[in-house]
Amino acid sequence: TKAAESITFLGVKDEIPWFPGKISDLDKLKQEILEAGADLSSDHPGFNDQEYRNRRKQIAQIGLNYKHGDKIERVKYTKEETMAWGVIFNKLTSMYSKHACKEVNYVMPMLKNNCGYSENHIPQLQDIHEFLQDTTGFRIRPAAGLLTSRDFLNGLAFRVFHSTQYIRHHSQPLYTPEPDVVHELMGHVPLFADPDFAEFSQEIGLASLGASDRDISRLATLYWFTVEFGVCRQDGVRKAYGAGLLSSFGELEHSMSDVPDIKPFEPDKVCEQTYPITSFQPLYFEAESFERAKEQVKNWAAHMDRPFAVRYNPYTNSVEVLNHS
Ligand code: HBI
Ligand code: FE
Repeated sequence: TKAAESITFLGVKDEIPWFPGKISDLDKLKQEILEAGADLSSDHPGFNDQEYRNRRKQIAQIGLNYKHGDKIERVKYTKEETMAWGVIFNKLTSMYSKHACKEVNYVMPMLKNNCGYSENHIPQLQDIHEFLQDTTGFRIRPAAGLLTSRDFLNGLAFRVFHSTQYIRHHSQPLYTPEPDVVHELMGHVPLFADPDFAEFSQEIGLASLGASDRDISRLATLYWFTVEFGVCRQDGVRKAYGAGLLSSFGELEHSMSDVPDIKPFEPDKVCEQTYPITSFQPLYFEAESFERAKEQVKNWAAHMDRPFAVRYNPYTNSVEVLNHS
């Protein structure tokens, strides 16, 4: 890419990891799939179900074949898959009016009207992609599983959300050890339709381009405590906006109870916070608003350990590299 070449020319290539310079460069990500992804780990509920494994692999293949600009292949979900979706859809939507932030409640009816969100239908990525293009310009790319933090965050720089397309095993509809279509479509998609949240997400993405491994890890932690498990205060009441909360009946209740610790969102502190990944979070950070959180992340990113700054060009969907020394 242009960005990567200019850096090579300056002779500092070894210090700066390659990054996509234009949106079609996302085709070059190797889709290195982590942990449960490439094959299923032994605690996965589908581990002993060969039919499930084949099905998951077949759907994941769509992500591996995908190229920028393609239409996303539609999946004909089975009755069993749609029933698993329906159980979770009903449980979650019944809790949103009370516990989800107002932006989610504003968007949900639009997702029902435009993208076929309902108890009886698993929405298709292509339909959601088209809806997001019209609201915030966000795009969806089908992904084969859990991507590395670097790849996933690099996608956000271009307003691209890598989404899995398969669904969790029907034996445990309320549990999944890896992202699946319920987590992505119930948890993440509603907020990608919100302009402030879209900007916030892209800001984290831009900060990840060419970042050191250390900074990627900090950004992944910021992402964890915001996009995945963030809470905010609206009209004096705690509300959920993190996808890990909006897609988990049990943790949504937990996060709204008196049990966890709640601290104000401050990037300097948040990015160093450790956290468990297999149990409910003992601590959540509360943001004032997405707009404020975006400014905070932007200021934080300006002090990152990176010898250049980036600017997004929305006309060409490419990244301009600034003042590298
Ligand atoms: N990969 N497919 C996919 N979906 C995600 O939501 C996702 C990911 N990889 C990493 C990730 N999320 C984050 O938890 C951070 O590590 C950035
Ligand atoms: Fe997620």
